[in-house]
Amino acid sequence: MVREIVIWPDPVLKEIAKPVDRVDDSVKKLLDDMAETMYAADGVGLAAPQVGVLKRVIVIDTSPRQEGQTLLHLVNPEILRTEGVTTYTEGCLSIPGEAEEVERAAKVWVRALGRDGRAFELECEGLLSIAVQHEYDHLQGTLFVDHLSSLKRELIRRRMKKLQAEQKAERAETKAAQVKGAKKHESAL
Ligand code: GNR
Ligand code: NI
Repeated sequence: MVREIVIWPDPVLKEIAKPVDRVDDSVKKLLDDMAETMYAADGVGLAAPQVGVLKRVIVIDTSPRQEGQTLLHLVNPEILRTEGVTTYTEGCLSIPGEAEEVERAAKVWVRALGRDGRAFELECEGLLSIAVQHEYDHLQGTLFVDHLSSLKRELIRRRMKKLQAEQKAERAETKAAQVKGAKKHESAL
C-alpha cells in the first residue's frame, strides 16, 4: 500500500523517531509500504517519519529503476564510524522541487536490523553513503534544509507553504466535486 508522504514543515518531521522493539508483522508491513511508496515517488530512500510514523525504520534503493535487487531495509540503524567529507546535491520527497548542495561524510559504516530481524553491518560510499546519512537524519528530526543557511532554508519554507496551500485548495475542490456528484446520484434515485 502506497502511503501519503508528509511535506515539510509538518511538525512530525521535527520529532525524534523511537527504536523498534522487534521486527514483527506490523514493522514488516511498514517496510513493505515504505518501499512501495518510495518506488511510486521515484525516490532513492524513505524514512518512516515521512509517512507519519515515528519509528526508526528506513528503506533505501540507490540502484537504477527496475533492478529492485538492491532494496535495503534498515531498522534501528546506528552509524558506527564516518570518514572523509563530500558534497552532493540533495533533494527530499518531503521537500518536493527543491535541491541544494549538502556536505556529508564520504563514507559511513552502519549497523542495523534487516527485515528478518537479524543484525547486519554495511560499509557505504557514494550515493548510498549520502542516502544513509539523509535517512538517518530524518530519524533525528533533521532535514537537508537544516544543513543550509537560514536564508536559503526560509526561502524554501516559504515556497513549501505556498505549495501546501495550493494542494489543500486542490483537495477541497476535488472533495466538493465528489459531494456534488454524490448528491446528483442521490436525487436521481
Ligand atoms: O529521493 C531522494 N533522492 C535523494 C537525492 C540526493 C540525496 C538524498 C536523496 S533522498 C531522497 C528521498 C528522501 O527524501 N528520503 O528521505
Ligand atoms: Ni528526505
